[in-house]
Amino acid sequence: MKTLIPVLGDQLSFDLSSLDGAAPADAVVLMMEVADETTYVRHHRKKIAYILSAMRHHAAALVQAGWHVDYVRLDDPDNAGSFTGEVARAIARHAPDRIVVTEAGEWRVAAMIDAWETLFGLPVDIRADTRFVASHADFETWAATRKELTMEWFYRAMRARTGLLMDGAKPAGDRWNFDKENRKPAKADLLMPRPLSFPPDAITQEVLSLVADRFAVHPGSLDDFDYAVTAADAARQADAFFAHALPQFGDYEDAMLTGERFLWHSILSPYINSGLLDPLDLCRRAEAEYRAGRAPLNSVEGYVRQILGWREYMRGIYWREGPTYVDRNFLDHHRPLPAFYWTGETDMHCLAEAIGQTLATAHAHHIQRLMVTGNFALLIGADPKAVHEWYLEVYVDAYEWVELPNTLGMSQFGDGGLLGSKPYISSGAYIDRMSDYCRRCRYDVKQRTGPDACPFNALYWDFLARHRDKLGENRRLAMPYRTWAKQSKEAQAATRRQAATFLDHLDAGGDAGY
Ligand code: FAD
Ligand code: DLZ
Ligand code: SF4
Repeated sequence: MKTLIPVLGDQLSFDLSSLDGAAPADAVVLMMEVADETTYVRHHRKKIAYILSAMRHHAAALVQAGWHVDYVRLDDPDNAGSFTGEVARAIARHAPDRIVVTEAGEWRVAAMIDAWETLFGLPVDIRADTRFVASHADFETWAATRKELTMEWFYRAMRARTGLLMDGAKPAGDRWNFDKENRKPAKADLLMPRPLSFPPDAITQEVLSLVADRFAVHPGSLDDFDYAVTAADAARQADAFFAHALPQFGDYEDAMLTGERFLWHSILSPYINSGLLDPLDLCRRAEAEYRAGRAPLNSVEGYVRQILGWREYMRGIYWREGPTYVDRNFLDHHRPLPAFYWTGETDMHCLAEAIGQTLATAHAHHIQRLMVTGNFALLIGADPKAVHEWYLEVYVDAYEWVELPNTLGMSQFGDGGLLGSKPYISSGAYIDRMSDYCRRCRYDVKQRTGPDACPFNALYWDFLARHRDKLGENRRLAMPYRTWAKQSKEAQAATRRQAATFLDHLDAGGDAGY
């Protein structure tokens, strides 16, 4: 029986469920570079280059392992432009008896695949993506037992199930979560580890030219492309992380520093999400570092929680909430994102740093995403769908199943608190505590009103005042609401005027300022 096995751009793993049990002699692996996928949002050009180059390298590795790979390039003159169009052409070329495919990572593509059986009159075996620890059924079973879908409880269930960082029935170190220890600010440090750099080989160079030609209107720079594009190089980056950065990963997880793009983060998310690295394997390696006494528990637990907890949980929420999750807008926010999200040109140094780095590298670390660009977008009342599209565009690791719940849910409170008990908002004080940004900014983080006041300050209080009807009863916001209530009417009015002037200026196309 001849089998056609379409392998999508985020399925670049040898242990893919669709390849399981297939005999290479009776199978054709189909890989497709298609316009639909490269343009469904205006992806950062480095993101497109990363995915296409990783796909081409993976195809070569599959051939080397004995698979017959039919690879359709973006510049093939007959390219049909979509997965469905290319599967139709491949059926004409290979006359398969059936299609076997690993389930897609998002609703849009899942709907396409669901239509294939009827469209092509062939049996289509859609297999679960076994690269995740929790299946859809596992998540549903867990969710069915809970009143609130709190990540922490899901994470503990995953720890118990996998045995990761468990001493029998107890969590290692007698605590499940060391987050409180992971909030240290960082100082500039010449000995800070740097991720490895992988200069483009001939395949990547060809892809870079293709992307430069075809995607001139997409955001982001192609300069200094140095992502790993093979499983072997991604594994080298993982080795470097475990050897040099993991021990301090926990301490500085929330820190931000001017000019320091990576700090002690792993920079492995693009490789995990496209399939070059296995997430559970990384968690086990982190645990081995702890057990061998080479990395402290606050770092290792923090790292494992991000992958086994947050990553798995986000996926569970994405599929549970359905294709209309993207339309939720609990706070009724409609402001467009300011133009400087595509240029980085603003006097607000924290935003200039986070956005500038994003446009240059297609990466920013978690606190930059959550507490700088996300926080600002939420405080100004940006449309959560527009914010979601920006994050999906600009990050090399962005696929909807993980990006959407992080952005619309965690960062923008668009779902009204399904996965966060309060909105992630802060005034400038938080950014000042966790970074050196404010010291280099033209604004004064200590001021709330006046021409030099940090815009985050007035916006923060204005946000709370504006949303009192929806958030006033939130227990976790009781303290800031009490603080606001204690201010004089004049002070409140001045704060709100300051915010209004700032927002008017923003709406008029100003980058910031009053
Ligand atoms: P590290 O800090 O080294 O963390 C280790 C690993 O944990 C990461 O490689 C990643 O696989 C996982 N992880 C950490 N936090 C999360 C999280 N919140 N959700 C899921 N996995 C997590 N991550 C993505 O992979 N794709 C996205 O599109 C994405 N969009 C985001 C949007 C917003 C608004 C926010 C606040 C966060 C988003 N994240 C996303 C989560 C996180 O910012 C990135 O996973 C992280 O910055 C990747 O860099 P790293 O590999 O150095 O991570
Ligand atoms: C993100 C992306 C891009 C930019 N290009 C391709 C492509 O040309 N071919 C491909 O197979 N996949 C690509 N991808 C990743 C897909 O969008 C991703 O695999 C689907 O969203 C799965 O749900
Ligand atoms: Fe950002 Fe305000 Fe600090 Fe400037 S002062 S870096 S705008 S938080």
